[in-house]
Amino acid sequence: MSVSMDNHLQTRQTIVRLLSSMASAKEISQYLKRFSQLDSKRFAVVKVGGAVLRDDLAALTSSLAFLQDVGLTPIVIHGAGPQLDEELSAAGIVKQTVNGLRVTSPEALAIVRRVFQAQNLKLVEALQAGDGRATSIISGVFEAEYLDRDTYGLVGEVKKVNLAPIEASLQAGSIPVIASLGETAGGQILNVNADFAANELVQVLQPYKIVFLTGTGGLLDDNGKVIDSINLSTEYEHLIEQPWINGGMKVKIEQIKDLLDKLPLTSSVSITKPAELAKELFTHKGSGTLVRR
Ligand code: X2W
Repeated sequence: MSVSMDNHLQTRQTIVRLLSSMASAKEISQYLKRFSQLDSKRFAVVKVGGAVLRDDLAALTSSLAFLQDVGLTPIVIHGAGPQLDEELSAAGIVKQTVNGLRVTSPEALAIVRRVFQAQNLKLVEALQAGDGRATSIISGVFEAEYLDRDTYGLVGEVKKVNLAPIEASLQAGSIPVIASLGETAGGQILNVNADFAANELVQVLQPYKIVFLTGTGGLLDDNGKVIDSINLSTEYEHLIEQPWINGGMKVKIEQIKDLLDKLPLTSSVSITKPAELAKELFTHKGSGTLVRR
């Protein structure tokens, strides 16, 4: 057995031990049973930020592989923000964003495509090295149009989600790992913000669980502590007025609100970190921040 596979097994055993120390077997089996009864398309969409791919790949891989071990196949959509910052800057391209979106020139797009492909393969290969099954999906899912070419350049807004590549992967019991690149009807590739792409995917799939994996493991309060839960119907206005809510977090909360407004009332969004994904999915207590409306 290779060293890396050995590591994975150990991490998965650690997850099992961790779970059993936090919840009863009965509680965990309840969730397992509920999830296994769902159509695999409806289990979970997990959005992975670029920072997680950079800083927490081992925990991410083990947590996803663990789900596969128990017969569940999450749908993964990832970003690559920090990696793009680094590679574009190394190429001498100065970062410019408008409303949190990266203005993307043709020169930048070539790098964006390369970086997305590299990050996608990094995760797929890490899963495969741990004896998991994963399928790399770099294109063919998000049909897009220019968001506003004069302002943003080659940035896309998703108009349609094509599920065929995702369904084929799920059918084979393989984790679809999707990059957030879009494509116009004319075949032009466009840069799409990964949170936006995840939102579109979620609206089409209406999965049981919607999880955003971030470096911080949740939304943070003014003391830097993870907020357990947010009820948007009573807390939204107050929350986004708070001086300690930073720009990135504000955008995230607004996006989650926009998303939940379009989903059934019972839907919720979890924001957590990779090492706590199983805890979030299989225990009453959960982990990170739970956002409801
Ligand atoms: C994003 C795509 C990557 C992304 C960008 O270029 O940074 C736009 O802004 P994270 O790591 O999930 O933030 N696209 C148009 O969203 O990655």
